[in-house]
Amino acid sequence: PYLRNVMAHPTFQAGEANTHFIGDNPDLFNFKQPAHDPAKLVQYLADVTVNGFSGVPKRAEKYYPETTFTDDFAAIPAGVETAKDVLDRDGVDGVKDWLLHQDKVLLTDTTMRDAHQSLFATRMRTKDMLTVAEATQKALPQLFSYEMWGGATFDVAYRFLNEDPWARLKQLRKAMPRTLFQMLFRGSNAVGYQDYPDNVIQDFIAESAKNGIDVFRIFDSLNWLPQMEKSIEAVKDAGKIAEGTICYTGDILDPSRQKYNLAYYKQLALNLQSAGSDMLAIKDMAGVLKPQAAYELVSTLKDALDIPVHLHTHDTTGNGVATYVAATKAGVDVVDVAANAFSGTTSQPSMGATYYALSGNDRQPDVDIDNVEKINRYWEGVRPYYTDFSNGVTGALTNIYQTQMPGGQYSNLQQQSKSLGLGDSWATVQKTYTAVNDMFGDIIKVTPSSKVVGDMALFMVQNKLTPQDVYDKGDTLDFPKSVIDFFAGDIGQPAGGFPEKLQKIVLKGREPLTVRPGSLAKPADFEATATELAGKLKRTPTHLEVLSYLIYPQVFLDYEKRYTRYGDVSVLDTSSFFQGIREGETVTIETEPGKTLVVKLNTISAPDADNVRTLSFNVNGRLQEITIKDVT
Ligand code: 3PY
Ligand code: ZN
Repeated sequence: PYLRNVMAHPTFQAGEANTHFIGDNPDLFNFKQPAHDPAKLVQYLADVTVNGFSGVPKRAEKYYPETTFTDDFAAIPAGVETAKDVLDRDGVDGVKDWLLHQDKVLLTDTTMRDAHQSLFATRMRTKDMLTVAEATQKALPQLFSYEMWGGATFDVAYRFLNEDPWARLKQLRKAMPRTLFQMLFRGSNAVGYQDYPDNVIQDFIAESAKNGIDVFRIFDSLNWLPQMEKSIEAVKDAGKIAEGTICYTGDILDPSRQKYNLAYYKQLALNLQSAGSDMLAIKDMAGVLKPQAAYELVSTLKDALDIPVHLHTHDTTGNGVATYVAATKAGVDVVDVAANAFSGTTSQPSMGATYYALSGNDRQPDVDIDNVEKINRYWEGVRPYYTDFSNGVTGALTNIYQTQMPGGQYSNLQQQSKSLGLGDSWATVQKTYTAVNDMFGDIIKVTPSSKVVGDMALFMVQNKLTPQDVYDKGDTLDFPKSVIDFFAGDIGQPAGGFPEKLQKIVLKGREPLTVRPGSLAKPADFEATATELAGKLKRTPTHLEVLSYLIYPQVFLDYEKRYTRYGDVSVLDTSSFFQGIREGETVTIETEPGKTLVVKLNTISAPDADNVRTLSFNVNGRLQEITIKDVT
């Protein structure tokens, strides 16, 4: 019957069907097994119950945070216009104009993207977002945008949450049709850690736009314009908002650190505007933009540019709100904040604190502070679900002014360092990180260039190498792959070029690239990839699946394997998802509106001689037994 539907479709009959046809008409190709097979969900619960979830300690008592939430917000009043309304009616130029004529500073809420990426290793589940999505739109219609996609959320959804990131985008879009959706896009690295062919970048942007993204914040981890131009073009082709980005590092106030000075940032911003950016973002990923520096930088950019300026910082050093107050006085158009419960330290500054800090200022954001508090109460309830993934940062880290380590990397590198047995050497790793940055010629550090610096620092600490050792014994050292790729020019060219001596040592005779990697890359063959993937999946993949596979081949295949075993686990409540089910406990799962699955775990046997346990369940009243090998 599927084939008959496909063949009867007018596009197919007209001979115009390509892989997009599949993406555009997913229902015709729905060969995937049913999403909600009760037996599979029970299998998931059994697996997590016996063998746990990576990073979550086993607890005798299941932990159910208080998340009762009632959406009692009134509909957006007639006459109130959201930024999304303006985009849909007047297009990109309309939004630009509208923004430049706002009296108040506007806000972007990052709670569903950067906040949990930077506090809780990107582990927030779609379910916890969807619960509050519609309410947020009603409560905060004055937001400029909601950042809810991109960055690390794409691969972490597949990798750790067993979720399809495209499904998250579509579901949130449906729940928040009048909110501008914003994503973080790593230029030629898309949502990955490597360079992708131009046609993959173009297609990813086109599909993201089609499925709901309105604002694309496009950055390059070395601030190299050629790595952003194709992305900016693709966003413009899609009729969406291209936010060209300067990543801020160094200190424009420090006369001894003038590699990245005011003139450097101004020129880069002008180049991004000439390349077609509709907005300019300042991305202060480490939280090192001091208030007075923000004042000077924003004043300079507002004078120099015709496009709105959007400021992003992390509160890692503790000065985030002060930075926003200074930037607001300098005329910044939009700033990024997170719900109070997901704000502070390595995350964005708090929405409520930013609002109050601007009391008495003409540009204080126009938001309903009672609604801000009410939405925050929901997030207060959600936060405890994720504390097992916390980076442990509890206060301001002013040493970041020296290391310049991005908020999202701090916890990651600390974890990596622990897993390599270097837990006690964390201070040394941080000092070495600074030394490596100097050896590399003082580079911009943000995904993926920050990972290169981190990998090199770990390599040196692990092998007890000083910078001098690296210069003296470099020809005998096996440098980390990311370091070799970096010096080979695979992620682009840093400002001021590579330090030649170290580049020669690392590359050991290999010729580095001096041009944009994408200019040499072979375009991806979508048709051939679709055929290859069909062979692996034993079904016809959708176009979005082909795209995900092109970007993260193994991550996607591993996800598919788990999907085959478990089905769609995004319907489980978060306590059960991370912690499984206890003996005697009942879990109620709404698999689709009006359809409920009631699962009770009767007993778990002791492990047998092969460490296998038998779990006896009641699933909607029927007995089901599952055996699982206990590998804990
Ligand atoms: C990302 O690329 O995921 C970032 O958040 C960089 O700051
Ligand atoms: Zn960030």
